[in-house]
Amino acid sequence: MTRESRFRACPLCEAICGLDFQFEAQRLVAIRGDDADPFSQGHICPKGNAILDLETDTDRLKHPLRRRGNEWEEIGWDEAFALAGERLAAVQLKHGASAVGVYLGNPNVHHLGHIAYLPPLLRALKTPNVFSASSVDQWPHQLVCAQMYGHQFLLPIPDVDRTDYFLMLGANPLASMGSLMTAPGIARRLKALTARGKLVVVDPRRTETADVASEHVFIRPGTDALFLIGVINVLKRQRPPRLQGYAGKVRDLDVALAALSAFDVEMIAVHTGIAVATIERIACELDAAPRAAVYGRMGVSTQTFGTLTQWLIQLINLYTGNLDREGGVLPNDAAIPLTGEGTAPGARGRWKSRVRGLQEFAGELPVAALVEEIATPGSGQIRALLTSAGNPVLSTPDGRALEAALGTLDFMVSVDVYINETTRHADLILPPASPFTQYHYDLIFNSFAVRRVARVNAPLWPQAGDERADWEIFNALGAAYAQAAGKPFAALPEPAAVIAAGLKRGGSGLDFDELAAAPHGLDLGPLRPNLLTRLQTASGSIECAPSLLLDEVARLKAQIREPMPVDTLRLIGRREIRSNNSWMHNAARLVKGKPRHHLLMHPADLFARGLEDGTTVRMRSRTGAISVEARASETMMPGVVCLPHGFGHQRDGVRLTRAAAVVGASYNDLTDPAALDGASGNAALNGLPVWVEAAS
Ligand SMILES: Nc1nc2c(c(=O)[nH]1)N[C@H]1C(S)=C(S)[C@@H](COP(=O)(O)OP(=O)(O)OC[C@H]3O[C@@H](n4cnc5c(=O)[nH]c(N)nc54)[C@H](O)[C@@H]3O)O[C@H]1N2
Ligand SMILES: Nc1nc2c(c(=O)[nH]1)N[C@H]1C(S)=C(S)[C@@H](COP(=O)(O)OP(=O)(O)OC[C@H]3O[C@@H](n4cnc5c(=O)[nH]c(N)nc54)[C@H](O)[C@@H]3O)O[C@H]1N2
Ligand code: SF4
Ligand SMILES: [Mo]
Repeated sequence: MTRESRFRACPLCEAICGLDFQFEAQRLVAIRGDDADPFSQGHICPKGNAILDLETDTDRLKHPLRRRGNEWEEIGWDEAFALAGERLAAVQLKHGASAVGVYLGNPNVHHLGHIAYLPPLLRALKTPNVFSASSVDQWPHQLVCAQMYGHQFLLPIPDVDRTDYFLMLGANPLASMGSLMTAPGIARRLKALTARGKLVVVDPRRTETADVASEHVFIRPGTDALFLIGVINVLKRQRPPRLQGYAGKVRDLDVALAALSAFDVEMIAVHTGIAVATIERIACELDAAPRAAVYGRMGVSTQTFGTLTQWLIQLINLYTGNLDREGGVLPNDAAIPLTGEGTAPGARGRWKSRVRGLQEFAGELPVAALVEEIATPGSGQIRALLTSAGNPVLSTPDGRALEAALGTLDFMVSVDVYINETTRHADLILPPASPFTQYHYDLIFNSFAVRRVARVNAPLWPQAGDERADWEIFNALGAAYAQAAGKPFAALPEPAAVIAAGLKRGGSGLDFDELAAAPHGLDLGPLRPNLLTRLQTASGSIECAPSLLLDEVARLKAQIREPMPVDTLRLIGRREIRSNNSWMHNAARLVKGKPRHHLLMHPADLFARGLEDGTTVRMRSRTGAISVEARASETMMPGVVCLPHGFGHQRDGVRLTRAAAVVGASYNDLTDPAALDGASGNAALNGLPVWVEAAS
């Protein structure tokens, strides 16, 4: 048999590494990092290799399945689309447009056939009840960019390859491979950085990234805003802001700074656990560094002051003159922009959630409200649900309650490749063909990349006749629904045409053929300043003091006056290189070896509770309780415990042969739908108050 080889980007994480896929007769036999990829330069991680398992997984669905009681039967595609379209339309006809809810999970952003083809379907459904994984993730980043720069995706990216000083909060790129910072081979890039300058990691756990950093600083969960206010106030004492580069396009920085001035640095030190001298030194180092970048990710977004923290990060980058500057933080002016004509700038509050009155952002409601919107009777209640590439039972707050609510729906359809904790509740599952059979252009991560890159990924082989590509599924679902609902629907053309049109709109001069002729992708150079010319605020300036953020400052002030809770542990998450949210535990290559589900606890916290290393403990929160094995770890800040999410596969009806044997409980059986970032409604998954005791 002849072995063929093709190059494509890996779709499994934000790093978009170029991989060399080797196959025989449409079966993958080997995957290597592509040394000729100018961006990833041969990098590959264990997940990239596990594509071999994912693509040959016998649990992976190939045909539409319809549930009959506890059994599943295969049905034809046309029948499946008609059924879904009719049921969704019927529910809306009877109960109104809001009665259909939608949940979109993380892999949607990794596939053009999902991300580009969902909007027409959503527009047709016209429901206010759209939810996604973004509100258990990066809403605070998007909201701050929408408020300050006028577009949720004018998102400054740390120029990791050129900066001299990198202050990183609540991110662990050595495990996550980088997020809102597409930087394949991040370990190599950070090594070069620490040789050239300094990397300071602020995290309640001494993470893998902290281990390679120049310095690690422990911080009490949820107090990053206070720490950053401390930094700003030191900078202010030092010198006026460096605003020469911003052509007068900076509004109300003085208003923002004035709001922050009333915080006492001694008080900040008490709350954060960071010494005054350390706060002052870091501020001085930031100020003195020729080029510096402050960056915060999951750990600072999924907390109660997530948006406030992201705003302060932007303000410090601006104050020090590092915003939109080489070696600082800059948006990526990608060949297909996420901004401008026809894109959603990130409006807020156009509608509210029915039960709790939470504000809409960018066309979605916070997913922390999903359970109550299904479970609370009344007009506007969700009675049918469409999920695409998502597993909210394991990924969103109070997964147990959500699971129970899913069982009460009149109809549920899932576009997914597995029968997992969520999709097992569906009436219909529509599994797309392998993404490797389709053209792909990364609409999202090219815009978050630390260099300007572009690539068109060609199919490895054609899809089989009885398969449907993701984009075909969304087009067909939209058409079937529209027909049943008596609405118009305009399907999008095939991916190659969508890519070509996007490139044309972007106006970079690149076209489809030129990119298709470059199988390793094109490197277009380092990041370059572009924020000032792309601002989409009404004033045309950077808005430093949005009222939404000033309100959050006031809320923080009120909160720190309350007594600090004693004896309550704070729970935080972690990611591990061989795991990916909830859905890769079925890959043999990833789950072999030592278990990775443990609760990490500082030895003193174990001792104080009479608990021993390695024993099973009971951990409870306001909303739930789980049993989990605890491990003593000096990497933890005392008072903070750490558990990965995405485990907890032992549930009836799940068809994941290998994952079923992976032990571990679900973090989100503990998380609290009431714990939200004040400004955005993003879930506050980190810093959750928990109690740990001996298992009875
Ligand atoms: N406690 C806690 N909770 C968290 C987090 C945390 O750190 N702590 N992290 C949060 C974050 S950042 C995120 S992004 C979310 C993720 O939340 P989700 O997106 O809801 O969860 P995933 O585990 O990514 O589930 C992906 C789903 O997509 C399916 N899938 C995989 N490939 C494809 C495909 O090509 N097409 C289709 N249609 N389906 C596919 C899988 O079978 C699975 O059902 O979890 C969030 N939840
Ligand atoms: N291997 C692997 N890679 C992944 C994923 C995966 O599941 N596995 N998921 C992907 C997804 S969907 C995303 S969004 C990205 C996320 O990418 P990252 O944000 O880089 O990843 P995390 O490991 O969640 O890092 C969050 C860090 O915040 C810390 N933290 C928790 N609370 C606080 C706090 O209050 N303050 C501070 N300063 N730190 C805090 C945690 O200890 C943790 O180290 O990773 C992506 N890459
Ligand atoms: S780092 Fe991310 S993109 Fe690269 S091989 Fe691993 S999973 Fe794929
Ligand atoms: Mo995420």
